Amino acid sequence: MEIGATKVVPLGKEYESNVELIYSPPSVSYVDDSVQSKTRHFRNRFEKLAAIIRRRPDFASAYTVREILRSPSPGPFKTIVMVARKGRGNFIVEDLEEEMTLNIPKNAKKIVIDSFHDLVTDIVVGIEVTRHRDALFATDIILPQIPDTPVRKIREPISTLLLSDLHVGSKYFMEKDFLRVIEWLSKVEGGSSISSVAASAKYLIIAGDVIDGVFVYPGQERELDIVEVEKQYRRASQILAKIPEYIHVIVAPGNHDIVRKGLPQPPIPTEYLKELADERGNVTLVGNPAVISLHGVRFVVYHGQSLEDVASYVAKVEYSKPQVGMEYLLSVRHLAPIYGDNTQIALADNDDLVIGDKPDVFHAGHVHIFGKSEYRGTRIVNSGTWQQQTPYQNSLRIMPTPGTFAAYLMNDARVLPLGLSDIEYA
Ligand code: D5M
Ligand code: FE
Ligand code: ZN
Repeated sequence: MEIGATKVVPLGKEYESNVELIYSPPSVSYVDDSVQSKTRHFRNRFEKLAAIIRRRPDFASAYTVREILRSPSPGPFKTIVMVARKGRGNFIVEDLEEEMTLNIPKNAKKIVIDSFHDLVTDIVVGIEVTRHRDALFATDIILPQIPDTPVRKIREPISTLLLSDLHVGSKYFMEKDFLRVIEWLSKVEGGSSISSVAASAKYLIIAGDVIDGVFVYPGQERELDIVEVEKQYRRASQILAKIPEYIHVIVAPGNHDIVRKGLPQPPIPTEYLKELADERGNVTLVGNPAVISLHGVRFVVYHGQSLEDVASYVAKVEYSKPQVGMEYLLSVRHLAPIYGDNTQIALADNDDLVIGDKPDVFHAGHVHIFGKSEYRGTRIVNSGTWQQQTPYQNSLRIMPTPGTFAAYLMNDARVLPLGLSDIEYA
């Protein structure tokens, strides 16, 4: 699509930015891992997700676990529960009062068996329970799921660039290549660009891991170019400050950034990216996750820490296809459903990781592998990385796709994957 045009108008410059921050985690720390905090947190998760499932007419007046256990009837009963533990052909579920063991029928429909395989602990599901002799069977399993509705399109022919995982400070940060992306954008202002995509850029989102940080993984000091966090952010600021000013830059943190590791992570404090904010303005620092409306188009921006857990616990999710893991998160309506494994969660009274209103665009990173898909109307993008494979990742057999990003064309709701070869001649 780049070929043929001679000169393009910087469309991104013609439109005012229209950013509304719908959700960004508060900066105050509320980490406390007492039993009471955990109980309040999970009650809130249960209530929020149960409310979503209850919107379905067949679950509007679901039974409680206690009611089912005390009823002499064979059912079937509809109930809303959290998955507590999973066995081979059975699982234990609970609601706010009580728990029960459910079996998967020997002759279960394929869809029930598939749903059973999709269950992980701490997700909330709707279940049809049938009693046979003295045992209870799950005869249907329903995930909270996002509605299948069309994506929101806008009239303005502008785009949002989706990037993540720069890892400034790492020896493996591809600084030269990353600067070429900025050059690609800058040529528009200079009037020499032939790229209509670059010209349409109005927003640029970074979904975490701006810097490589320090003491993030064993032996990291050997893989660093810049060994102080402040200096890593200063370098990142200098680089990002070169982005044309009419492009609104939105930055979220990841597990390598300076903020606390537990989700939700507050925004990177402005003082670390002061030069970026001072030199070019048009910068919004958000937390992880964040929900942002750009011209009314709803973006969920999330670093993606839980994609590792999802890949190890959900059979159908492969590490190399992060978009499938992201689809899974949408289907369970939670950004980090598995508690107590790789993903750290800060236990607040409110579980802000529940996916409320369905996003138009779901943007994540973290796994350093590009992936995209469309799922029930939502455009899913995992934007890859700007860090070459590190020796540490090599030892873990993680095969990244460095030098990738995407443009989201807001007027036709299309995700355009981009890489170095797309910007080379532009
Ligand atoms: O994540 C970069 C990649 O490395 C991503 O695929 C996750 C993986 N990773 C990161 N930390 C770990 C640990 N502790 N164990 C296994 N795999 C890991 P990044 O967040 O950029 O380091
Ligand atoms: Fe990363
Ligand atoms: Zn990460």
